[in-house]
Amino acid sequence: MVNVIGLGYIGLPTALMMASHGVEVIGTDYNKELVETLKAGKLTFEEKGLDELFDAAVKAGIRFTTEYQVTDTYIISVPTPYDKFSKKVDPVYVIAAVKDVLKVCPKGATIIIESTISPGTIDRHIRGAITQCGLEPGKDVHLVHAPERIIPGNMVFELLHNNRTIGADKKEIGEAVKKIYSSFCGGEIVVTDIKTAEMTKVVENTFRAVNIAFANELAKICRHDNMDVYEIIRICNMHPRVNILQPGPGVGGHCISVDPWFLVGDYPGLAKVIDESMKTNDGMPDFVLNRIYQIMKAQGLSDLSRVGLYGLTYKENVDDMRESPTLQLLASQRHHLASPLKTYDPFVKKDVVENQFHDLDAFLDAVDLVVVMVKHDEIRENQDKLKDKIILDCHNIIDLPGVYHI
Ligand code: SAJ
Repeated sequence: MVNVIGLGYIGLPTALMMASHGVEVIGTDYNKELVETLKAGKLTFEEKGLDELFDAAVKAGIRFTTEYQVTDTYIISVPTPYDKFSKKVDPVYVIAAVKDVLKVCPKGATIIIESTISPGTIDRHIRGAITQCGLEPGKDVHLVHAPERIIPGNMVFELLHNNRTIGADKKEIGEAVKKIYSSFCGGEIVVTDIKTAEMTKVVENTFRAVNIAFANELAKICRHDNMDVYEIIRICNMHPRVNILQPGPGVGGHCISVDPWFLVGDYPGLAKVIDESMKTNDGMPDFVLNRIYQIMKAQGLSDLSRVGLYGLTYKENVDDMRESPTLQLLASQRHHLASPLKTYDPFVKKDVVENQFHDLDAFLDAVDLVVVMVKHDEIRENQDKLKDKIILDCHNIIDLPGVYHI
């Protein structure tokens, strides 16, 4: 039996996937409300294909509880926040979860950590936590790092098809864990050592962050000299060895906007390109704010309350707002004066900011300048509603004359 600890964005889909593929699974979360919701048959967030997966897992007998279970295999998928000042990963939740597992697990159990951690975290923090409990890592309990790689918006598909990495001290333990993941994962599963697995996960997200920063820098250069960055990237990407990502209003989510900082924090002076890239991405919401002011001036608009930000989530077609560029922009604007900017997002049903709308038509009626911060399908499909508006399209998806870009 596998006890999945932490039933959030990663733990829940993973638990459901395993259960629906014949693995006996119990999901544990310390949040009583969340556990009660799941027990009542309701999901805690929206994600394509998750409903069907939930039904299948429930039929297969998955159970949810706040209690840690006595079993031989644990998967830990709790959050790993980072310290905004030191830029280092804060493994406090992972350490706490491991300690709680140690209270109940039998000798020889395997603890698989899926949460993203920086290279060396298991050596520095987790092995010590085990010895502190009078146990010997590698003998009394086996540690494995199997970082998650799935992308919000396409989690179910990616769980089934992505390649995976498993880091373990002993090959046989890595192979045993590989067998569990093989129950559902059709991708290649590489078994390596723990530190390599930790590093690969952070490097994958760093690669993407640096590439996006490059695209954002190109957007700034092109804006400065009146060139079309999208056309330039499109042509460059026709070269067989060039693949530039897209500029945007900033980078959000709990991965690409966070993980690369671990390398900056842990390797000061060495991770210079990464440091600059993260600063470039973090500066994009302010860049958009300046574009808003420029466009208002050019259009003779003076009333900020007639400006509307379309999209509050960190990216398209998800309801996740973590580190969202729109929230960053609003925070920055509020810095100067109370933010009168209007907002709307079809995926955000609760009121999270002031001046938030819950209906597209009402939102559009209330503004003259629409800033497309997130490329939800809804706005792509309702372009005709923007015909009479001044538009700042941060994603180059609106096909109307006179549209402004970043
Ligand atoms: N973005 C751009 N330009 C682009 C692509 C993305 O500005 O060309 C922005 C998005 O709008 C968003 C942010 O970057 O704000 C991140 O979005 P994303 O879709 O690139 O990635 P995440 O954070 O949703 O998921 C990433 C994935 N990592 C990689 O693709 C290397 C996913 O596979 C990981 O599992 C996930 O991080 C994670 O948990 O680490």
